[in-house]
Amino acid sequence: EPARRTLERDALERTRRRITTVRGVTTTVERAPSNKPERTIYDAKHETRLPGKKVRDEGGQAGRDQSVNRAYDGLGATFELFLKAYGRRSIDDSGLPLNASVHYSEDYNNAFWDGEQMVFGDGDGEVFLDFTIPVDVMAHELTHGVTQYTANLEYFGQSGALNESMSDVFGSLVKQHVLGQTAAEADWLIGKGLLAERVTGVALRSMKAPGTAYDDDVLGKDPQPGTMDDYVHTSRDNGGVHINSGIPNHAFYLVAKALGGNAWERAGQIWYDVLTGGDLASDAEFSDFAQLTVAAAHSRYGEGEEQSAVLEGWAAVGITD
Ligand code: ASN
Ligand code: ZN
Repeated sequence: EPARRTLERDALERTRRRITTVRGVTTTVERAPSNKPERTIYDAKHETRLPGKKVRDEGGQAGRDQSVNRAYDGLGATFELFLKAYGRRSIDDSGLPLNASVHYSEDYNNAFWDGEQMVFGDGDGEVFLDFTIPVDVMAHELTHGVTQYTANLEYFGQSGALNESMSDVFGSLVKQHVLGQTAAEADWLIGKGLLAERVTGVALRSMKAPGTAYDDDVLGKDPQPGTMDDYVHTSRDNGGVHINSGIPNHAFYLVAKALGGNAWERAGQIWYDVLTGGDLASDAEFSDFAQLTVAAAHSRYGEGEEQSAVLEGWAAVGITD
């Protein structure tokens, strides 16, 4: 067993139990799984050593650094959607503390989940702004943690694109939940507000219209396909994980749009059931995932509009079995 796994498990144990030793006698008290997040925000101070300096704890007041405040609130909003909509208690469903570092590196044009925490760059101000600006980007990174603790989708090819798509789906749902938007009202953009002024584009990705988020001299044209006919075969980006995610992203959009109302309710529930249900293999392809969503729609809602919407959504992006 790799050392990191053991460390992760020990850290997990500490969050689940309170261990006290009095006069040489150790007692372990099980903690009730909490309905509150346990957030800590760190300032990496433009270096790459993680996590950096602790600057805000759970319950601590907002300060002057808006990146810190946005990260704290973004983690809170994500925790809240997973709890309120799906009854999930944090990344591991056992109250795992949420840690994030802001001001990572210099002019850093990305954000990521490193297997243990979220990390946000400031952007270089030329192409990208601060990655804590869009709540869906923060939720995207946290969802990588949820995926790691559940289906653990391999970050390559179609399973990697599904991994990316899970992060976009729940990222978008967190944004819609924060804004109180229905599927019809939502913009279905990922990373709106992140592109610097001179970049010709609106966001990083569009679930509604993959391939249309930007068309720019520096960034090039948004390469995302919305159907299997345009699937991109490439060895770059782990087999195009951020590109081909457009296909399952668009399928989710179509299902949510067809069902109407709040997308996190029925469409989100079906996707969540598959991600966490235990039947999704870590090397699943799009068609495996699609089949499981049809089955999940049926077991939760019977032979109704939910199952039909799911079947039609996948068919429209060219995935049938
Ligand atoms: N921002 C990217 C993501 O979360 C970082 C990466 O390429 N893994 O997908
Ligand atoms: Zn991602």
